[in-house]
Amino acid sequence: MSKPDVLVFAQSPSTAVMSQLALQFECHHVWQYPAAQQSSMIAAVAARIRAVWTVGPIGLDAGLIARLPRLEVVVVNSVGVDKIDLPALAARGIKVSNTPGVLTDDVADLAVLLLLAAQRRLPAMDAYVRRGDWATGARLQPAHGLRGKTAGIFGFGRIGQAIAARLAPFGMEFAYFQPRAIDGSAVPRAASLLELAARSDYLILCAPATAATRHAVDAEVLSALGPQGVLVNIARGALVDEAALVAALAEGRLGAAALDVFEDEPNVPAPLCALPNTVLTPHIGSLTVETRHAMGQLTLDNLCAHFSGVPLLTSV
Ligand code: 8YV
Repeated sequence: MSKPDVLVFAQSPSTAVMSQLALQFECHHVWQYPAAQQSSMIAAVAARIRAVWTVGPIGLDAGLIARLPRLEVVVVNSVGVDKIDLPALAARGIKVSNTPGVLTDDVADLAVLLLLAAQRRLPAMDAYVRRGDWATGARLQPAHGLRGKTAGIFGFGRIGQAIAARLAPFGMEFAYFQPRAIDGSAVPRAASLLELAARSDYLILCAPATAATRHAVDAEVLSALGPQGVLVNIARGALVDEAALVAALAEGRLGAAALDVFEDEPNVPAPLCALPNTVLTPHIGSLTVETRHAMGQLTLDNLCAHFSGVPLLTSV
């Protein structure tokens, strides 16, 4: 029997996952082609494609969905599905899976790392030593500590709660905001994102990107966080008005920002790179050997489930 044809938009770094995928499916690897050739490559196989394998940052738009007449399932090797046109897929009864849970620990770890790095000014301290400033006795300003500070968490799902659990031993207080209150949570819910920012020393973004959260972190929220405040974003760049963020950092209305995600990845605004009070990483929250293997395996298991006629394991 012939293997189902799958359009693969991104490689998993797990060689075990990639070899299982090749064994069980007829793979058409879009990522192996230069951007200018991808459309004609897709056109050549579109009529045969029954599944798409993609990742959050690449997504899948309505135009491409319309070019795939036999599409049955889309497996997303990410938890965030904001760039997947879910209504267009639902309209044709096409199933969708993602990878919740398996990346929670590593993404939460990165949030803690970013917060500590920004608050204790790790990049500046590292540069100080490398430049030889220590040896010449150049003046050093003390940083502020974490004990007794409040972390406001925007989006208090799996990842947000995992971050709070990691930060609790640092002697911190917590509050969260999201539209739906969490029954029985010991962490208080703020009435709005603005109120959360006003009562917090640190604002940690863990919410999904939706029409409602786009640019939710605007000039007003950043000013409410304040001149000593630190913004941490491990969710999606779209949550933040980046122009307002640059202005707040440059004018001293916000203390620092530690960002793993950006509005137009992989393009990071030059002012964010030039500012001394930023810590920047290239969307690496889930980028560990273990997690990328687990994500890839779950994505593959969803694909296999569909073609074995059983329900998807982690259906969106
Ligand atoms: C990226 C993420 O998707 O899962 C998500 O939503 O943002 C990350 O894990 C990763 O770059 C996928 O390759």
